[in-house]
Amino acid sequence: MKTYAERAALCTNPTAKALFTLMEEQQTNLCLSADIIEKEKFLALVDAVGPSVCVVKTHIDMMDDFDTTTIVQLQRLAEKHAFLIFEDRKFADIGNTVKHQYQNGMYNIADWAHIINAHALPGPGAIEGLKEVGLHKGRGLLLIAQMSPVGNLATDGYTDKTVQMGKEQSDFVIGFISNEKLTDDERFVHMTPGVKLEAGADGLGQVYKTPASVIKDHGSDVIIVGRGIYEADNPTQAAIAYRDAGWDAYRARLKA
Ligand code: 5BU
Repeated sequence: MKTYAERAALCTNPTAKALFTLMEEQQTNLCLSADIIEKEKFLALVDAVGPSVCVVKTHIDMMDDFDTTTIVQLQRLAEKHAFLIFEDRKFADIGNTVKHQYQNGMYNIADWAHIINAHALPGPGAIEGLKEVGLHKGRGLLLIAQMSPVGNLATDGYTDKTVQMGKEQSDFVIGFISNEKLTDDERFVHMTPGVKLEAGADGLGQVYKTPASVIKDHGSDVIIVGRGIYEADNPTQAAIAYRDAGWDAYRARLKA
């Protein structure tokens, strides 16, 4: 298999290229899921953990005290620590609607999120709608081909059709949210949520896999970690532990 750097060279989408490049340069395949509802705590966490991550994932609509400065401050941290911003918006409507949800409203996601994601459920028109807004800005889309919680419906034929849909719009679709590697086309990045240093569950359906299982055994590229980091006694140290576990698993996969 190819290194992240070799895969960067294959990519034409600028966000995919930037992602693989910074993963290689900073030796990290860790994405922080910064699911914090207070702005100052959110920014403090991102600043503390920023040096260990390649991507910070947001749910901007869960923040109680969001204001326009939130994004400016997040962008400053993204420059300071050199990470990409991924808004986990999970668009799931028709093309004309998702286009406006992406561009307009109070969050103007297209202006600041390098990466967004979408369900494949509404079909290719939704991807086209998002692409009308994001492609010329150099943004990238992850399609949700699989989900982490128990009993979810993104399985088998749904997953296969999602991958096919992504391949058909590979100028904008940079990869997949999945539990495993789904295609040998190495331009696509696979990002996996539901990761903790110890496997388990959260009581609301979430299922946790370990970094080694996700990256080495199942061939994914990026581990997405939320509570494993921000609920730790020392989130900075926890992020370093996840970063090391993710990177060791990647190096072991390269050797295998
Ligand atoms: P956790 O605290 O590490 O369990 O958070 C996982 C994050 O990933 C959280 O923001 C979810 O919304 C997100 N997620 C997920 O857990 N599973 C999925 O299948 C998808 C997203 Br898609």
